[in-house]
Amino acid sequence: MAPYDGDATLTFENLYDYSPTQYELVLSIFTLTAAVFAAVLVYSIATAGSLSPRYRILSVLTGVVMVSATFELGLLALQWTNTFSFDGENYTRTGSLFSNGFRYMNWSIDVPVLLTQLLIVGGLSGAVFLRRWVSFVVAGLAMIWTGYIGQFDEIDGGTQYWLWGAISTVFYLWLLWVAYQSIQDAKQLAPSSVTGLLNAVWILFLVSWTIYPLGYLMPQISASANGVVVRSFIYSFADISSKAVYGVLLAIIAQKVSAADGYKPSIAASFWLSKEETNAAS
Ligand code: RET
Repeated sequence: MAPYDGDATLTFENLYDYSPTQYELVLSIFTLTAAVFAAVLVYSIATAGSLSPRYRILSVLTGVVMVSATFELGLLALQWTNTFSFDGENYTRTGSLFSNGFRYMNWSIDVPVLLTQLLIVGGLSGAVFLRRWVSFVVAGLAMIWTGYIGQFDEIDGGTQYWLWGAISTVFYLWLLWVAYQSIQDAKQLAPSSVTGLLNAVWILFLVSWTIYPLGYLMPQISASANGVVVRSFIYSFADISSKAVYGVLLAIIAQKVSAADGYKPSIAASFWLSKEETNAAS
């Protein structure tokens, strides 16, 4: 196809033709990711009763994240199939444009909710909870929306792209610092049986969230059809880790804490409590 004008093509996905394999890989990863979210939605609803009332809101919030993320990935899949069509050899652009806008809009909901979940499972309350929550929401939304502005310039990779990307990173570092402090507090407040899992939450958080900026950088790392395929894998890996695995891990922690608080349904429903935890709780 003819060379495109950067401004007129939005994101680097619109620049290339795709072999049937490349096209299929992107579509498959979108649909797999949507299916994982739908599955975790069912899991979250089904296991809500095993958390004590204080923590049950975690399951509701995981449900909120899963619904919005299932829609997002479904819409991305639809957009992908609408943007490219098979010409007998390759998949080429049909006239409409692909965009990653759905991602950024989805993050605007999911990032604040995921961070709220961290404060809840950490057992924080009162003024500390409120202070952290405000920092999280401000830093999270500022990070996403400045990145959103920057990505409009991702094809040219000019000043707008690097400057807004850098501003976004500053907000991200602030957010990470507040998350780290919250997990440290949580370790003080929670029973010692979940200290290891809280450390795991921190590692999962750090790794999965830090993958997103790699997706942002992808047009500069590999401006090619393969780069597009890699970006869809990067985002899906990050999405499944930061939303689905994280949601399940928090629910396990909350169930252990509920059991330690003596909440009977948590003890009855849990197959991962150790003998000591079960005895101590009952
Ligand atoms: C952007 C722009 C470039 C700089 C940085 C970014 C960070 C994005 C992150 C997104 C996390 C999203 C999550 C979504 C879950 O639903 C915006 C790509 C630092 C950390 C966890």
